[in-house]
Amino acid sequence: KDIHIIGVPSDYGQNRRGVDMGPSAIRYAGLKEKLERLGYEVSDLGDVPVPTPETRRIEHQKLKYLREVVSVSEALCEKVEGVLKGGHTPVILGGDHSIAIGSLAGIARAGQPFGVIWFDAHGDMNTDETTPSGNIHGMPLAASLGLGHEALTGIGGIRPKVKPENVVLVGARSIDPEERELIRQSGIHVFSMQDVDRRGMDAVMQEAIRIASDGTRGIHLSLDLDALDPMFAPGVGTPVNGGFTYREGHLAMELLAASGKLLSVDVVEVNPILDHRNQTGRMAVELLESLFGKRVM
Ligand code: DIR
Ligand code: MN
Ligand code: MN
Ligand code: MN
Repeated sequence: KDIHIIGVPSDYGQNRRGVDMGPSAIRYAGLKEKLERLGYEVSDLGDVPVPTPETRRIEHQKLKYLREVVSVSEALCEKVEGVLKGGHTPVILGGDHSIAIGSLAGIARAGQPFGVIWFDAHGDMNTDETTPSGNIHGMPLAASLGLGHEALTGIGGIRPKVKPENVVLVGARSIDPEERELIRQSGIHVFSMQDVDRRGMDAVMQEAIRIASDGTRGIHLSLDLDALDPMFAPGVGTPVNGGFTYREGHLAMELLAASGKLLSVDVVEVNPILDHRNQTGRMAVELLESLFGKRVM
């Protein structure tokens, strides 16, 4: 299968400028050439159009930049649907995690059911009612499950995008109090860092892959770089100590590659302004190489 790269230079889901430069940083780290070296045909479709924040009026509303997030998500949804229907694998470069609303909407339009593995230090399961920040990057998983503001849950015209029994959150270690309650009620599966510590990444991923592929056409990986320990991925807006090591990150990607179940992937929250010499952009590319089958031997 050919790989089609889609950039989404949006930072409307959170407060810190710079994550809009994520797609450039990941491209600059050599994404296309490195995937080609693995034997893929790779096309870069360029970026989804995103309005410049400095041209927008700040509106004081509960969900920050709701209108912009919706328009970016609709545009991404259309691109992703087209790539999947063409028989190709979308590699979507964020941008903050709010863009995943558009990724999952596009996958849903191309065909349901699918499973989701959500790598994140956070739950991304807030709604307009539980959010402590108003930042939509804390809501994309909830929105994709049909929970929260209807402008977000309705993107792409299919609601919900994914069933909770096929959703697995891996790496969680920072969950807001009301978000925790919603996660419990939702029925999604959660492997916290403690689960990874106790059972090991191998066992956790085998189980995650089984859950996400059970009765589905395949798996979408939503990869928030803050799932990794800040030691390995410092260039993110909301770093949380105690994340995956370099080795654990790669093992997870290798196991997903071996499963043969990958439909699509988004890589989000890379912020070059907060990074050290593009360490996080390079980490993102290395993880994608493992995800697409790079092996030592
Ligand atoms: C927090 C932060 N739970 C919020 N979320 C982040 O604002 O809803 N997600 N950083 O990646
Ligand atoms: Mn996230
Ligand atoms: Mn996160
Ligand atoms: Mn279950």
